[in-house]
Amino acid sequence: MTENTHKAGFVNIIGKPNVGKSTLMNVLIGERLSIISSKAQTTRHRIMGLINDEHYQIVFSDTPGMLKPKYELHKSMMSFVHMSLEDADVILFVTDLYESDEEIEDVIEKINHSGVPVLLVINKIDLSKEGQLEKVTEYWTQRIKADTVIPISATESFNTERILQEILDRLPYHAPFYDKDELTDKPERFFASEIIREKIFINYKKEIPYSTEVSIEDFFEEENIIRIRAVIYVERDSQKGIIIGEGGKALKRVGTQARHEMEKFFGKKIFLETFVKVEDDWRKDKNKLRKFGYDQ
Ligand code: GDP
Ligand code: K
Ligand code: MG
Repeated sequence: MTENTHKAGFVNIIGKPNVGKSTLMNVLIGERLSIISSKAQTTRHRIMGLINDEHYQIVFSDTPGMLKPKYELHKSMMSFVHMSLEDADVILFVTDLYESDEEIEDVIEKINHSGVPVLLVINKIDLSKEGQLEKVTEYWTQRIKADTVIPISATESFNTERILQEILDRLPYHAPFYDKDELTDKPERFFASEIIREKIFINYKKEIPYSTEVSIEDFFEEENIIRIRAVIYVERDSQKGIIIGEGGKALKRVGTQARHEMEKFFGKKIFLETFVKVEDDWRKDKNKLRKFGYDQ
């Protein structure tokens, strides 16, 4: 393997919330790295995943969905998106059959002027009605300057191999950027907190998931077990009550589901303790955001 025959580069997945970016990245990488839920903004941080082959290394970033900054949190998410345009060799712009360019015109403008090749991925075609895909393709090709259009179904792994081929065609010759044994740049603690957050998204309604943050205070890996202590931060006392639920039932359910998921993910037995703490208005406060790692 020399630098002249080995390809390596960065592929950034960008698109509105819920179009299927995380699902697609997980299909491409073949591991469940990025959490998936049907609620918007589950992916707050930028998550990287690697595909390693003898002849290439592709570094994927799954970005949070694009939004206008309503809170400090949204602003921070937007800067992940801007950052991810700067270092990309290829951009996967993902949309589904239903989204418009509303609210993301400025980001599309940036993408079109970035000089980075764009693969326009139209997802969820398993749900396509007669003539719908043609219309959607026409709509998006008028807005995004794309090298090529790839209709896919991420959940059915339909046409996703073509994405890999199109990426490889555009990847520069370069030595690997990361150790070839690595799967992701995020520490294991991060996945533990993401798994808990996913279960919170599934189990609570309305503003509750958006008002919580999870911090892994302890993560001790022993030979046969990983001991994890997690704190769920909420903004108000009333939310603490909702998270815990009657007789602690709601929190117990979250803990059990998260534990099962972690056991699958880490391939080890998990001992998980969860606590709930109130941290006033963490979303609006920059210092608190920094504490949770949203800092740039
Ligand atoms: P993200 O916000 O763009 O990362 O979207 P997610 O990957 O979290 O997916 C949002 C929702 O769309 C989830 O409920 C997925 O199961 C669903 N979804 C993703 N890909 C497909 C697809 O190809 N077909 C269908 N029918 N649903 C999909
Ligand atoms: K989502
Ligand atoms: Mg996502």
